[in-house]
Amino acid sequence: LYGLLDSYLKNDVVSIQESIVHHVEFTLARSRYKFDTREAYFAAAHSLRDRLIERWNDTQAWIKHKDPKRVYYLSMEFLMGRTFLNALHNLGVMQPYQHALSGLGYDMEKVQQAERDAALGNGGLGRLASCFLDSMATLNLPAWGYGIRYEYGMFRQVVSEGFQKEQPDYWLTFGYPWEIQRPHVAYPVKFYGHVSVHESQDGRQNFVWNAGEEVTAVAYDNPIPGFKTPSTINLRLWAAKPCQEFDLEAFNTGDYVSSIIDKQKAETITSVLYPDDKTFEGKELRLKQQHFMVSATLQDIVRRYKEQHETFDAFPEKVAMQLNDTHPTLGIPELMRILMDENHLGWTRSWEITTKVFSFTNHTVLPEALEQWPVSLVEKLLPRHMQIIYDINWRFVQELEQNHGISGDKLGSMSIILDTEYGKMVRMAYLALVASHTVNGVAAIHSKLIKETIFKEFHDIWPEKFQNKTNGVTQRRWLAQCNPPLNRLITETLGTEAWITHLDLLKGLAAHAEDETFQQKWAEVKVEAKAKLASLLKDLTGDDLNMDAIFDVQVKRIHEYKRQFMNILSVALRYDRIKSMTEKEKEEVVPRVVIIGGKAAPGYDMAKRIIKLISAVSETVNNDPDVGDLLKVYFVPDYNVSLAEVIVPGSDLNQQISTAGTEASGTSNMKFAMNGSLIIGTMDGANVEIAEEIGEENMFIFGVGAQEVPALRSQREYLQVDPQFQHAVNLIQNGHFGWADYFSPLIESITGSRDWYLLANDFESYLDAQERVDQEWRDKASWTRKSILSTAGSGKFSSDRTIHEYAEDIWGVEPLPPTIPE
Ligand code: DL6
Repeated sequence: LYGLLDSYLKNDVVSIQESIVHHVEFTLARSRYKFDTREAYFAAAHSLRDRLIERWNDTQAWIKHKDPKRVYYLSMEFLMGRTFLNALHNLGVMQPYQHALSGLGYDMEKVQQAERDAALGNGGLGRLASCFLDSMATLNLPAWGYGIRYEYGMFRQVVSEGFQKEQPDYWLTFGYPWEIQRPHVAYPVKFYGHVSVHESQDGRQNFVWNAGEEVTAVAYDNPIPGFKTPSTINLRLWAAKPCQEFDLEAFNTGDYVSSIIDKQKAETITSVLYPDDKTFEGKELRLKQQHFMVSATLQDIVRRYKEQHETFDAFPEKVAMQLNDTHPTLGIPELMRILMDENHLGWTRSWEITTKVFSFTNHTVLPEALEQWPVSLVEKLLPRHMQIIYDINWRFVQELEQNHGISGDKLGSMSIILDTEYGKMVRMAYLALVASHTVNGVAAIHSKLIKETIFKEFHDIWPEKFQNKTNGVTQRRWLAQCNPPLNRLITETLGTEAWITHLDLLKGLAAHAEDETFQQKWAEVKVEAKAKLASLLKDLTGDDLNMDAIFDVQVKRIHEYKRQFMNILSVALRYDRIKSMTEKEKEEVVPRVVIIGGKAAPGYDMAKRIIKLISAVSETVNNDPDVGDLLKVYFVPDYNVSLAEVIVPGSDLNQQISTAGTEASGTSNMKFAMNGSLIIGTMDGANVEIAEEIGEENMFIFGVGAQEVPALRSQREYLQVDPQFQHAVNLIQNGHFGWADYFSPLIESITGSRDWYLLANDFESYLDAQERVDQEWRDKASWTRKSILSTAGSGKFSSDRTIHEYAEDIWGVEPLPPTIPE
């Protein structure tokens, strides 16, 4: 316990060097006289891991001793990125490690580059979960994350001749130094089989699930350090292993080898992350993953609770569980099953407990993302859970009839079980809604939309369940660590580094926004970050970038609703305009470097065509001597967290241009704003609140609002098409960038009634906004002022604020700062 305040491991340079060399020799078994940069990374990581473990152990012992209410964040994705730099920074040992490594002959920059990203997530949802862990640790919350240790994380994107190719990301090849395997923390997880009913002596029915398959879930713990606090929380990831009990009969009938191979199949459950972020794919393996994660997690949580409590009476006062989207919703019937079948509580008591512990976050209104599992599949894989879901639904429908006077079609439309022509489906969002005490959206506009659209009928009966929790990002990773020059300038200007835990303090920068000397310093910092980004692009493409150009960035998953297509259409038009200019006219052109990056889901044909189109435009533009330095276009392959850490600080302008009402929140918009990059965007997701904080006049807002979208959609075929839009489309259609036939499905998708995301409608206003960008760039002082005000106005978008709100309004969990126990 006392280690929390007085660590046993010392953090002076010599002690750190000793520990690094110790790990070179005894963990890596290399010669202490000769090790390469990657080995230096692994040894340094192990030395840092020792320090993390010390804090982790003390934090956990402290929490156990105090037994407060704990929150568990259940998520199928955690997009952690790299850990080394973050851990050094949060532990406050950056400098001594830097000196220790350089004293041994290694460059910190290179050493930290040797780390591979832990990419156990698709995009926004998974990265949000990781930001939340950082904030929970920093706020000293008694919190744990639970998820899956996929062996293959998010695929590696290779772009070959403009086409995306997916390559497996086997990120564990050389070991992952940050995890601690816990062979003794293992649980059986069951699948298939059938349920039998037994009458107990007191006349109760006992349900027994005789499973057809059993695998073991083994825990891997990942310490998550808080910033400027010894508090170190846990991310527990589960890996599937074959269970110990072998079917000896099978082994003895002679087919020894195939019996072993059969057993090994268990491990496939956690082998791969599904790379679709917005399309629900009803694959059996995915359902298995979901059940595997929640079953192991709930067994673990219940075991921990029971270690300190005799009955379940205090369970809701000790446990809060947040469902990160519907993916972990099977946790609801699983908890019911554990309480009823394994702990012999009745339905009423079990339901009372269950509905007090779960809360649920919705992350999208896109109908194609909403999970609906076929009843036949759930019944086959999880027969007991299906019975429980039916029971939950039966009681819910009764309640609707009796307490809310609902009948007829409306009952059907609210039912958890949906009857379709293909058979019955379980609507996971409805199950989550019925069993959770709270449901929240992730930005104000999104929370409003879910109440008016996808969950309207539920909001009508339970308005008090609905909340908003606007997303946030951790300023530790997304400003302090990824942008050291800006970190220093902010700290020097505010006279404190308290903003690293109290991001609201950034508003103090606004007072300096007009100050010319400060503007000069601000601009210099941006040049430094741009140089880093330019050097990244030089490595990727061999090109030297025009440093006077606007670095204009759109990085995110490729999706029609995010409208990368609209971006590239406007680039095509810009190119065409420059081509027709005289040399004199060209002198007036504001130079641009357009940078686009993001992965397409492997089965998402349109998204892959968009990547090819960006590459084709890039190929033509970048090789056209008439255009020279005035316009360049790059598609950055394999966009990931580590690349974002260079791209975000180095951008001048960032594009957040989704059709209003489609992007639930967005979180890169917050990262860019923090780093003084101006937003060109629609009034969608968190852009709306960013505009409130930063001031619309400091952004480039365009396009229709979410309220207008439904009416416009119904009039699509009759809308007048802007001639500039038509011209841009023609350029592509006429083969200006080659591949005209290949792009024709793209063109069709934005033509007339098919233009679901309203590109044609918003295009003119988008071009106007782009024109304002160019105008603004010509006035350097004004641009820099806006950039300062962007950072100054981004205080609200810290995940510390978001987590504080979750803790207070939803979880009822309080900080437990480490203090000396009396
Ligand atoms: O809440 C995190 C993130 C939002 O910022 C994005 O706007 C939203 O698109 C994303 N949602 C998903 C939903 N996936 N599913 N299901 O990734 O969440």
